[in-house]
Amino acid sequence: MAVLEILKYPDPRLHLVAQPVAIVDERIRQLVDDMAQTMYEAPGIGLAATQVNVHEQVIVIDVSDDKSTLEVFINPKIIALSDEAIDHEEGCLSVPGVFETVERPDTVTISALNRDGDPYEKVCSGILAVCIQHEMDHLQGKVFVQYLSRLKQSRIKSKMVKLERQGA
Ligand code: GNR
Ligand code: NI
Repeated sequence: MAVLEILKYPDPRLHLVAQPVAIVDERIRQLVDDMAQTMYEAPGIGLAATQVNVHEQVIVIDVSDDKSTLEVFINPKIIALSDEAIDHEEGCLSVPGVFETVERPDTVTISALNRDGDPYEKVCSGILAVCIQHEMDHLQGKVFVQYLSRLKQSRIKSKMVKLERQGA
């Protein structure tokens, strides 16, 4: 296993669109394991392959309190969305130190493949719903700050560029 480097906003590679995984083979399982280690080490509750500069549709999430429940979503698709929305404060390992409220549907039903390549469906609500939508946005090249005003986005961009120059 390996801890991978996480791309930092405004890196243009965060805006690449991830391709579907054709076969869940050893290479993908290795990627899943490395992404899980990277997420736990950060620490974060989710990670999309885009953030480690792999542009394939792979997501790992663990929203459990004791970090015991790794969830793997390969080629995820939203098959249902609730009309109800929730506001939740979000953060992102690619935008360290920035926390802003985003409104999203509060329940989403996802179909995906697990680490063995088997299909499954899951109804996600609460923080898991927030997280899976945040991660699926990453796979589409979208970072959560893109939901904010252009003024906030440009302030965040300047702050990140400054931090990068300081070697943070
Ligand atoms: O660790 C993370 N926490 C978080 C909190 C609220 C909403 C979304 C997230 S995901 C984030 C890790 C990350 O950047 N995943 O892409
Ligand atoms: Ni993120």
